Amino acid sequence: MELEIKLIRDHCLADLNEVEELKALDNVRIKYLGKKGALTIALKGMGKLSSEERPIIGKLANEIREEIEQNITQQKQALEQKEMEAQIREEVIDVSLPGKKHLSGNLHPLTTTINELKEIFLGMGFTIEEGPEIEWTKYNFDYLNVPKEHSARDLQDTFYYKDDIVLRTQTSPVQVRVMQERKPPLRMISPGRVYRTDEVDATHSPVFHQMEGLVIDKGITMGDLKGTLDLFAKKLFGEQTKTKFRPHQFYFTEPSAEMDVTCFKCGGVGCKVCSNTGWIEVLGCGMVHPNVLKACGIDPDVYSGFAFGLGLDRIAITKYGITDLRLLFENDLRFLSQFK
Ligand code: 2NL
Repeated sequence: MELEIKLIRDHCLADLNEVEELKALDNVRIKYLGKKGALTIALKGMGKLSSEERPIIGKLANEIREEIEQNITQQKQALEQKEMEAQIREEVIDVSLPGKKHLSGNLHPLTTTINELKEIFLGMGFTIEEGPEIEWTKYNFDYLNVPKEHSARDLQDTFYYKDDIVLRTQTSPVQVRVMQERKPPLRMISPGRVYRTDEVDATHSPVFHQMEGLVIDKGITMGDLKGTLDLFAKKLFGEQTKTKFRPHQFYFTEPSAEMDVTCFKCGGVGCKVCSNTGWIEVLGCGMVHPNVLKACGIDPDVYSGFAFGLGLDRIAITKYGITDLRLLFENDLRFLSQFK
């Protein structure tokens, strides 16, 4: 037995001598000291020894085990050191090489504009609502009191998918959905993409962006409309901004108006931005038509409300002094990177 474990030791030390990498070292450890290792198996035979022999062989076996373990530990440290040095040699960086320039992006001017408007209305307690861009005609026209024969419904103006399905021409259907699903009071805006069959030119695009707003509660008046939209104009264009409401006509509101603001560039004197009028047209608005309230399940004798709608692309190009709407949709980096 003594001879056998001494032989195992000699074999093991010889094997360790040959080891050149960590993986092989581990294999040697398993071969001799593992659960089914040579030394382990040999020691299982100790039960057959006499009581005189057992402590002597036990002591020897422990010494050998320790010797092997120590040897493995030393080898392991040496190999790790060697591998680390090799890795360091391989990963040398030439700090004199020219760097690679990182292109950093920026938000699209339209996104910046939409974010700014959202912030303003969030600050006034409005919620932001979204809805489908493909809509039922009833949501896009009927519930909004748009007459069957109205030209806006024409195939010439609107993208029809089927008789009763269109690409939404405004974001009002989102408001219709919210009114039908929830109870007043409501204060919401709905920004998003809308579609009309316009030919592309400097001021038109078949895909553009709109934001509508809606407030419904008991006792809402035209005074609330004017106060809210005047505050909005001051936050967007500056404290000194004045607003003016001109009568207008929409099917979904009565009375209706358009709101102009004093030109943020010249302050109202007249310049290129405002085509020398001193005023910039910003949005359409009005008191929600009783027919619309009824169609959306709200009793017009109990509740009233106001609504407004504005073109986001137009606001963005006016604010940034962009002269051609097409620039917003072409995604030319030479243009977009000017808004960093
Ligand atoms: C414009 C004018 C407007 C509305 C949109 C609206 C929506 C509902 C009920 C009543 Cl659900 N009105 N929206 C009202 C007035 C004007 O948009 O010039 N948009 C670009």
